[in-house]
Amino acid sequence: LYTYFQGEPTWPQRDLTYAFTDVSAVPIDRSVLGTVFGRAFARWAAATPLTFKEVAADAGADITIGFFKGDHGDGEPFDGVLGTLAHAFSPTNGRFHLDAAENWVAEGDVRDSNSRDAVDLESVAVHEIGHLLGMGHSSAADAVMFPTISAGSRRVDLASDDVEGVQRLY
Ligand code: TQI
Ligand code: ZN
Ligand code: ZN
Repeated sequence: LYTYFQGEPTWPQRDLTYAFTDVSAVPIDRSVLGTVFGRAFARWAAATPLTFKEVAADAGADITIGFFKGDHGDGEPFDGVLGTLAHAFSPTNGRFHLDAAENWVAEGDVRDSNSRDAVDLESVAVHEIGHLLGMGHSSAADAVMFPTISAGSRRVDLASDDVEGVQRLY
């Protein structure tokens, strides 16, 4: 079963914007990033009345996406390869940070995708967008909001548990 953050915070508006603000630390093509995150946001948009639109980094987006290494100023330092992969804050903070030290792979990207420390970017994006929208962790093993994922695996389709949870919020 799905959970929410304490106090069930949600976004007051239905149309949300997102921007890539700190992407220089990750060796993924900017257009690949746009495609992967576009797909990840579309999965949540398909289940809700919400819309997501990418805007420029200086446009004051609701959601900001950046890659950082180690201590990056919010009291939740990243830890290098594996361990913590990313974190996102509850509504309406909008900050979504990814650990630049991970071996991020995008679907169709042959680079190192077979190595043991490869992390599928879209899987992590779909999970963190759930947090950005107000979803906590789920006890349903097939949910994208389940708090663990097997190494090297891909989990990008919302389960009925995720859909029911987010539909109660929006
Ligand atoms: N990051 C944790 C996560 O997003 C951070 C976290 C721990 C957290 N407890 C939280 C965030 C409570 C919000 C509320 O869950 S992580 C996975 C998964 C992580 C883990 O790097 O461990 C995914 C990021 F589910 F696969 F284990 C993305 Cl998909
Ligand atoms: Zn952070
Ligand atoms: Zn989580």
